[in-house]
Amino acid sequence: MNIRKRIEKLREEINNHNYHYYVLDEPLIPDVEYDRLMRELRELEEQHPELITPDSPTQRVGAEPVEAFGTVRHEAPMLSLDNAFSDEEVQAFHRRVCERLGLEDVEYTAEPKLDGLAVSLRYEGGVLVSGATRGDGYTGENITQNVRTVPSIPLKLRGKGIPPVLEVRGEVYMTRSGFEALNARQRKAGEKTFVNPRNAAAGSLRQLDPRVTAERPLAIYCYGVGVVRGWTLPERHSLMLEQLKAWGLRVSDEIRVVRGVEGCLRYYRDMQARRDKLDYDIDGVVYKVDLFSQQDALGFVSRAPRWAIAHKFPAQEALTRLLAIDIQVGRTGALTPVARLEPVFVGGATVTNATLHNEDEIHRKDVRVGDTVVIRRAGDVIPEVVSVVRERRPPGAAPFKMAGRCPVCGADVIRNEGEAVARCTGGLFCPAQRKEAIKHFASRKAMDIEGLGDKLVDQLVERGLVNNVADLYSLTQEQLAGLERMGEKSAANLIAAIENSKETTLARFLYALGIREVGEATALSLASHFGNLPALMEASEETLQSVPDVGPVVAAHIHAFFRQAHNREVIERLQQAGVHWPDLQVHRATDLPLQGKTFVITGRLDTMTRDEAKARLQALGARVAGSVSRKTDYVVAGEEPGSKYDKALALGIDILDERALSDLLQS
Ligand code: I6G
Repeated sequence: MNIRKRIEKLREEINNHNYHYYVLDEPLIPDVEYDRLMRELRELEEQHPELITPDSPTQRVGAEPVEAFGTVRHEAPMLSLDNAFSDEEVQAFHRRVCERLGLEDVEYTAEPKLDGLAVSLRYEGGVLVSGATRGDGYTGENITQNVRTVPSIPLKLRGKGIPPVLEVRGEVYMTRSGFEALNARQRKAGEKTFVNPRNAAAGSLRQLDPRVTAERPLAIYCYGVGVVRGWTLPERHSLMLEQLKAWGLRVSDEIRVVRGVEGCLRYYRDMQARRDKLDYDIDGVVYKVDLFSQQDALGFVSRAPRWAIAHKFPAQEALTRLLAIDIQVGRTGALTPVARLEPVFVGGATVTNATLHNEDEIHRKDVRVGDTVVIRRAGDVIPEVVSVVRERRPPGAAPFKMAGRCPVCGADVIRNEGEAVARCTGGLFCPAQRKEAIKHFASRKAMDIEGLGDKLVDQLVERGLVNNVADLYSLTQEQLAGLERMGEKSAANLIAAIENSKETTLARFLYALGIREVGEATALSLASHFGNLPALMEASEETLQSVPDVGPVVAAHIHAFFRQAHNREVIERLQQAGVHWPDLQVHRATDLPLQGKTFVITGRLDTMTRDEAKARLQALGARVAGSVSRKTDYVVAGEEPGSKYDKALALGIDILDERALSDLLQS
C-alpha cells in the first residue's frame, strides 16, 4: 500500500476508535492497540511531513503558546437561559409556553446542565476550524488551539450529509475523577490546586499554552447548534442531537424527551437523586421545547429563548465562619477534626458542622478558627470545608494543632507512619470508642436493633449500664424505663427489638463486630468462605488472604481481632445470650454459583439498596461492573433504569427485574 493511503487508513481507523471510545462509550480495542496505531501514524508523518494535515489525530497539540487570545465574533449569538429555582417557576414557564402556543400540553427535551464552560465549535466542510468561549454572547475568545486538544472534540466530523458550515454549542467540563487526579498531580509538583472541577476546566481551557491544556482531563457534551448552512434541521431538537452524535459529536446519554411539566419535574428529581453518582458536576437541568416549529413560534425575550429554561439545583457551596475545631473520636479511635460553623443554608439544608477530614488536610488548606470558609454539601454526603477565604482572615488566627491526648479519655494519641489519621490509644477503655462500637453493632446493616439510637447509647454508657455489646442482652425493662426520654412502652419495644436481633446471619454478626476494614461486603465474603465462626476465628493470616477482597492489611486486622482475649470473651457472651445464625455451606471461590459472571445494576430497587444487591451478588462470586459492555452477562434493571438499560437492550444482554434478582439470590 502506498504511504499516503496507509496514512489515510490509519487516520480513519483512529478517528473511528475515538468515536467509539468518546462518543459511544464503547471502546473497540484495548488501549495498547490504539497506542500502536497512533505510533505508526506519527512515525509515517515524521518521515513524510508533507502529508501532515491539520485534522490528523496527531495534530491535536501543535501550536506554540500565544501572548493573548484573539477574539471571535459569534455569527449566531450565544444566548443565555432563564433560570427557575422552584417547581412553581417551572410550572409558570410551562403555563406561558402552553398559552402562547394555544396548546394543552407540550413535549420537552430534558438535559443535564453541566457545570463547565460554554464553547462554540465551528466546522467547515466537516473540519474543525475554530473554537471560542461564550464571552459576552456576541464576541468570545479564540481558543481554537486549546479546544483542539480535548480528545472528545472531533477534529473532523464523520458520516453522511455533513453541512458545509456547522457551529456546535456545548459545555467543556472536567470529570470529578480527572479533577482529583489533576489536583493530586499539582500538589505533588508543588503547584497550585483548583477549588472545583469547573474552575479547573475554565482555567485549563484558558491557558495560553495549548500543551498545558492538552495535559488536562477535559471533555465535552454538545447541546445545540449556532449557524448552520446546507442542512435542513430535523423537526425536533432531540433528533438534531441524535444527528450531531452520528456525526461524531459527544452528546449526553442522560437526555430524555418528556411530556409536560410533570415529565420535567420527574426528570429533575431523578437527576437530583443521581447527581452525586455522576462523574461530573451538574448545577441543574435544562428543559427545551422539543419541536423546532414550536420554538420558532415562541421566539425570544431580550437575550433568552422563551422555549427553554434552566431548572437549578440548590447551591451546594456557601460561605460561613468557622467557630471552632472539635475532635471527634470514632469507633476505631480515629480522631476526626470537625468544624463547628455559624449556621448556613446550603444544598437545601442548614449546616452547622462539617468534616475537616484529618490534620494534614487542615494544614494543606490552612484552616484556622475564625476563618471565613467555603462549605460544600452535596446530596447525602457529610458537608465539608472546601477552602478558606484568606483575605477575610481575622488578625491573630492561629494554625491548628492536633491534641496530644484523647479529648475523651486522656490516653496518648499516636499517628502511625504513612497514615493520615491520628488515633486514641485508649481502646475500649475510651468511652467514646465504646459508644461508637455499640452504635455500630446496633445499626441497621449490623444487628438492626430498632430504637437503640445514638442518644440512648450515650446514656447507657455514661450510666455504666452497658460497657460492651454483650451487656445489651442483659438490659432490663426497668433499667431502660429509668432513662431520659424513655417511657414504659418504648422500653418494652426496645427490649423486644434486642430480643429479635438475636436471630441473625453470620455476615451481619461479623460486620457488627466492627473489625477494622471489615465492611458489609468483606463480612459477606468471609461468611460465605468460612461458613461458620470457629473456622474464621482460627484462620491464619495466610488463609484469610485467600478470601476474595481480603488483602494483607485486612487479614492482619481480622487475625489480631480474634487473638484478643477480650473480643473472644464478648463473642462467647453474645452466643450464650442467645445470638445465633445458621451456618452456611462453604463455597470455594471456584465453585461459587455466579463465579465468572458480570452484572451491572441500574435503576432503583425496592427491597434492597443497590449496594446491598452488589454485595450479595459479589458474595456469590459475581463481578459487579459500573458500565455495560459486550462482556456483561446480566443487567439488573430496577425502577426508572438509566441508559445502561437501553444499552443492554441494544447489545441483547439478559435483563433481570428485581423479582428475578431476588429469586437468583435466594436460589
Ligand atoms: O448554557 C447552556 C447549558 C446547557 C445552554 C443550554 C444548555 O442546554 C443543555 N441550552 C441553550 C439553548 C443555551 N444555553 C442558550
